[in-house]
Amino acid sequence: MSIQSAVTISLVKEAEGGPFVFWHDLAAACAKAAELGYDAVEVFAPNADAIPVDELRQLTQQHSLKVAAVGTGGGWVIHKWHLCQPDAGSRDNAKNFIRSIIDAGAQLGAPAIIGSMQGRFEGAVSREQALEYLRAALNELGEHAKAAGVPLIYEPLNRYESNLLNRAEDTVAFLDTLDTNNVVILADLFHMNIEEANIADALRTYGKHIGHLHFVDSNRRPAGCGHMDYTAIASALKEISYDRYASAEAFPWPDSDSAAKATIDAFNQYLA
Ligand code: LER
Ligand code: MN
Repeated sequence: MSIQSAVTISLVKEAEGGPFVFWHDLAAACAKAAELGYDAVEVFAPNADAIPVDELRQLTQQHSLKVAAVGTGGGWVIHKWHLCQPDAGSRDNAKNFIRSIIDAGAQLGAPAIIGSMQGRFEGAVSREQALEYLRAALNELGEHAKAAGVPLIYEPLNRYESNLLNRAEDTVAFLDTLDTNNVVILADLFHMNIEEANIADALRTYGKHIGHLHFVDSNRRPAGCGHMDYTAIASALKEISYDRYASAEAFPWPDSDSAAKATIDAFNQYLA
């Protein structure tokens, strides 16, 4: 098995301006992704009901694509829910929101990603308390995903988006405290470029824990449009036998089609 390519499609109006390659038009995005030779698409929808499971199944079959993953960040972007809020009601809203996206994604064989929905510690919630909330939620949702036949993907973010776990070393130590074995890591090269001393070494630290990769450049432009050292990254991924998706989560710079083309070119150069 080798690394497979994927490209993001956002269906979330409130996320406009964010780092997603294709926007709003699933059919056009799937056609373009297939034309460029991508293996899969990653879909970011406002909520579980807005994931058009039947349409996606039909489109991906038609174009011989897979669904690599589904995002859950809509719960944060639209409702400001997250897993570390002080009141149990808001944490439950966040968990229910994620659970329903796990279920929708599982119908397409796609795992859900917990990125922005992990939240942060602030105010009355201490760091220790927040990590306890996160641990409990990942245990519960990880087992829920296991029953649905998919892993659960946890994405460490950079310090400007979360103050929970920003680096590989801390994340791996935290993972070791989970009861579930169904949580894998999303290594987003943009976040890692901000936080890690050496991205290739951090990928080695994650090792077998990595289940998904956001393939993007240092400035969050498409791979190849910044100063990321992809040669070093590619050797680290080879060393750890990484064989899941490298998914283009980047700004549609200078436009969606060019961003998708730049990423697949870099993918073919370094990771294929
Ligand atoms: C989502 O995958 C991500 O990387 C976060 O920064 C939210 O945009
Ligand atoms: Mn990401």
